[in-house]
Amino acid sequence: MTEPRRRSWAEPFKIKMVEPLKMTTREEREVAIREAGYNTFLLRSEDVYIDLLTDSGTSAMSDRQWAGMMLGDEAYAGSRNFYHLEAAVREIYGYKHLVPTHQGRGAEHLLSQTLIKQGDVIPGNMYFTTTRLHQELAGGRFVDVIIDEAHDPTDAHPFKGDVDLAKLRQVIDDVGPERIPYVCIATAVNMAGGQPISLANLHKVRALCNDHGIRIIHDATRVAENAYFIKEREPGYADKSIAEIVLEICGLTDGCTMSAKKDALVNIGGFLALDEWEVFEACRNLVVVYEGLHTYGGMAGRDMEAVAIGLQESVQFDHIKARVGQVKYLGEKLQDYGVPIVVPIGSHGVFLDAKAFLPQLDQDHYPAQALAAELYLDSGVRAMERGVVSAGRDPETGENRHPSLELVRLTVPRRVYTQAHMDVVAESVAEVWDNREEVRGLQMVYEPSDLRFFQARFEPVG
Ligand code: P61
Repeated sequence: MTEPRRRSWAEPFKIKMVEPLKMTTREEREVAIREAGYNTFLLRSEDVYIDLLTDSGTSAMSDRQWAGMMLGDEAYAGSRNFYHLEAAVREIYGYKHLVPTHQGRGAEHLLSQTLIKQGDVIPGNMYFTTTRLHQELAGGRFVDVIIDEAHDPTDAHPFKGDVDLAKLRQVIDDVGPERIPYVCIATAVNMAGGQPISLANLHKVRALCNDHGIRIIHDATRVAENAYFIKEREPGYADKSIAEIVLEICGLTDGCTMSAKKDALVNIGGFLALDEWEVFEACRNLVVVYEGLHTYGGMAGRDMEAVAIGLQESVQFDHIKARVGQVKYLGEKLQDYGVPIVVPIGSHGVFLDAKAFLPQLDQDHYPAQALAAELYLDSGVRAMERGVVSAGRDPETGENRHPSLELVRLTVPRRVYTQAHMDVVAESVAEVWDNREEVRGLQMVYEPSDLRFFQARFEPVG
């Protein structure tokens, strides 16, 4: 059957239950953001109208998933739901062994403690906050080997998640393969703006790692979204299913860490999956110390059931097309208003380029933080800073890192908001854009030591 010529990405579901939203006045929002120290993480969700802080744990579960919750086998050991999840991970990702964890960072913790030794180096296609911190806490150092294009918000390279093989080769030559416990490959690279890695590139990374006997560990948090872009953009993949592409990606890697709160459409959960028995065994030993028994790892039986079902739903083409389609819809609206965003539009959100939006602000006055606060003031839309605050300090020098990407992430939860919500978001961003010259910078008045962006507090400067 041929596809009709005119057909939009409309949602492949209808809405069965609704949650009312609270509208606030500008005066109420002024109080709320001041009390939150100009940090959107510190707002009460009650004071938020449209919540685009994150797509993590905020998706709407399907009726199938809710039905699965009723089938929770809440046994301490050997829950039926664990075996269902194990079978789903084997079928969809192809990894042999499963270690359940309460969420993604639980998996990162176990893996880092197991594989990384003091002085090790972990190359990867751009850092992620929790992933890098766990690598550092285990004594390792993350080295960015993503292509340069990923650091330029205006560069429309179709696979900005690709690894620069020359950079990776250089790291291997510099430190030696024995100092590299694994290469860390993310799909739909979050901090780059939800940008995909191509399979052509991943095949080359695999070959290079094989030459040196180095493992690849995959951050599979948004692998289905990455697979959609491969199907759309990469020669030779148009006729492959999302499930086939996901399997090919995973097959090129030795294991994964997973936050099931994203692709897998659940409110809580995660896992580590591994092909090597020895690494699996070591992580399984640690899971009982930090998370829970190896057949639940911090999740209730019902949570594992919802993940198992969500994984199946995540690779359905109609779902992923509508999910990425909605993000694209928002991004294109913003482009029509002339707002500077990261291109190409990514899979899980639209990223505002705060440097271009607020050129009057020095990066040390936190343009992305200030812009997120301003957007909240305008409409009650909550976004997230992804710039100098998120990047934190270099553990060796104690100096602030100054990433080239200073972004505000408008993250779209899956199956939650409508096209009209996206219209309101775009209108509000356009309003702030029109008044951008009035936006003032911020100074940090409280800085926690780890992952400071979650709890830091700010005040307007001058
Ligand atoms: C997010 F501001 N992401 O994007 P956990 N890998 C990847 C993630 O996106 C991810 C985790 C590992 C979140 C939540 C979050 O700096 C932040 O299940 C690619 O959250 O433990 C999480 O998975 C960790 C927001 C995390 C942040 C860290 O919104």
